[in-house]
Amino acid sequence: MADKKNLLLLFDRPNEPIFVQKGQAAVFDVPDKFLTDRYRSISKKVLRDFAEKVEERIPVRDITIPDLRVPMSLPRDVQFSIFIPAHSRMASHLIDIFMGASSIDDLLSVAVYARDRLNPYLFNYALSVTLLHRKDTRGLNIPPLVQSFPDKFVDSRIFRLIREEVFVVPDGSRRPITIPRDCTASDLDPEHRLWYFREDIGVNLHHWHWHLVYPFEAGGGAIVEKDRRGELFYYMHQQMLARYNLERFSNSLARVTRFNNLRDPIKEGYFPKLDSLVASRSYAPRFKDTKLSDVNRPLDHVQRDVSDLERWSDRILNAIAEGFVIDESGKQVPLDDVRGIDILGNLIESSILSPNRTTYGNLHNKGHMLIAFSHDPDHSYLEEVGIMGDTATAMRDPIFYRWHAYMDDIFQQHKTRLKPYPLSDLSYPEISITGVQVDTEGSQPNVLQTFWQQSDIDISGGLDFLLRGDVLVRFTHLQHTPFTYTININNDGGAQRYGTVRIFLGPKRDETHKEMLFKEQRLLMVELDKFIVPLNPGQNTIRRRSCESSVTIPFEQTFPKLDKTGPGEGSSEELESKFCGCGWPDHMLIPKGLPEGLCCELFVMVSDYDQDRIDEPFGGACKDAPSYCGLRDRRYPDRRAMGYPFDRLAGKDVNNLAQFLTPNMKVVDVEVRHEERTEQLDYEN
Ligand code: CUO
Repeated sequence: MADKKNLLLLFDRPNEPIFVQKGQAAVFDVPDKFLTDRYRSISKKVLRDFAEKVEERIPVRDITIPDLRVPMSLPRDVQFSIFIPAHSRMASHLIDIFMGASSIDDLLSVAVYARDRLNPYLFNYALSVTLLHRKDTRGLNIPPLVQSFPDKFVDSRIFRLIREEVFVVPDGSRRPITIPRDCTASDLDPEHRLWYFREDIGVNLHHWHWHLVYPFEAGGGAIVEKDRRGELFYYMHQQMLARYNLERFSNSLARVTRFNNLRDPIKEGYFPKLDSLVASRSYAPRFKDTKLSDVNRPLDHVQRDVSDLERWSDRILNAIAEGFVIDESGKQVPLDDVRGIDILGNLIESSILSPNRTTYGNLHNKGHMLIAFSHDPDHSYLEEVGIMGDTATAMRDPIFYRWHAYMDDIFQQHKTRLKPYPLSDLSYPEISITGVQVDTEGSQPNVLQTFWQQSDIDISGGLDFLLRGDVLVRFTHLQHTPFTYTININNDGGAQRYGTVRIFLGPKRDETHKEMLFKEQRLLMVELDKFIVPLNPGQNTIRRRSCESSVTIPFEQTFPKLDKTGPGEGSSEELESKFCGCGWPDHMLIPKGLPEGLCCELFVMVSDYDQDRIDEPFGGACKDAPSYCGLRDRRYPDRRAMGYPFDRLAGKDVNNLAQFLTPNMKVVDVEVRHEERTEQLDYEN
């Protein structure tokens, strides 16, 4: 049987034909009839020229290839978008074929055949979703998209510099090419202060990966239907928004405003400065004060009116007010405390699990699409879908957050209808937190530190038709000094208990420097970590490092090194013990501070694990970041509502966080101090 790692070579240099070198020195032995007409007669000659460098030949079995006409109908140079229904159907079709292959060998054969005949980005999407969902490809880490499609992540100006470096300087002596920081706008646009968040490569990779794990329709029921996926859609995006708002506070900007009146001009412009390598075109900008228009683009099979979205949102808001939705058969489905948010997540996104797409439509996805076509709604100028049409690029655009603030507001309409948690749901009898402290090396207690860092990533796997060898790009990103939480918990009961420690960070003051009310602060609480601890009778001292967070994955996992050795054997335990690539990037765990310190509140709670636990052993194939990503092939590892205890309003007597606290909770003030220095990572030649 073929080594499943060979499948990863199909992501390498997506526009280069299948029969040329892949990875360091591997080639696929492609059956003649799999080659495209253009190359059938010359592939042997090309291979002969390269023959002495080949270290590995990967056999490809000649099998009967399923009908690929549907996905092949998308031209290779069109910008694929999962938000365009025709594209999504093609992706579904292809995923079905890939998922249906009866073995790794067959999957490799079909994928090898398909690769040169399909739109490269559609191919990448479908193969990525497949590898994340087939049982026999468990443990395979798909390469981060920036290694196959760097054009979606970095300023297009660097590609000329890269060509020069690669053409002139031999491999081994090349220097990293620095991606200019802070280059999509000037300070005349206040929104530009958030460039380091919106345009962070790791943040965008997280969002891309999350949507691969949780497609809304591609691949059909078996792939879409996951435990609480609608609720996780709400929660993961709510958290990204809370994080963004915290960053806004530290940049003297007010909270993001909802884009809820779809007839308003969008006051934020955005000029992406990205060139699509697939379409060989620049991504279209959106000028400020652009209005949404009805979209009618027959070539894309897209016709959608702004009024459709307005109608859907009215119906959804009505359903929330009434406390139930009507399913396709006319039955009432209650939006109750436990299932309501999950139903709404699937309804609003919407996924194919929506109880009724006919009535409630497809609000969030079509919003992305209308915004992504707002520069050329009727295709007059032959422009393609904009960056809001791709989960890998959407977070770069300020409108992403305004659109999601609107979506979140709809979710919160439901959440605010739920009864506040009774004391019995918040407290943990006989358990109390007596102390909380965070320690950062070289700082006073309860001070966190942020600064800039420059890191290098190898993007050579995405540089088609260039000489081989390493090509490093150096980018600037936010970073924080690692820190440790020390939490003292008293167990006054006589027996050992277990607790779930839940740690959140929130702003202490609002944008006008007033202390925050609970009802507002709860929406800005950012989850930093969640973990289970044993609690022995008496005092317990718990130490936890920031890098262990349940929301993040380490830098090396967001940006794994390209495999220099080519596909190797790798024991299955070794593969299975790895992370699978979904998670908020560790370097963005903490919001950027202020030189004088950004005042925040650190909230720590320990809840009763007996009420939190799901009846399933903890663990799984991937050590991802379960808080935002769930666990592969497992139920979400916490029975509580996502965001608990901040997902609901508090009782009438609670105006601020201090009044919300029970003995099993504690709040300490922390300051985030930012130093305007850039740490340069050493680059080894
Ligand atoms: Cu993640 Cu709007 O859902 O992009």
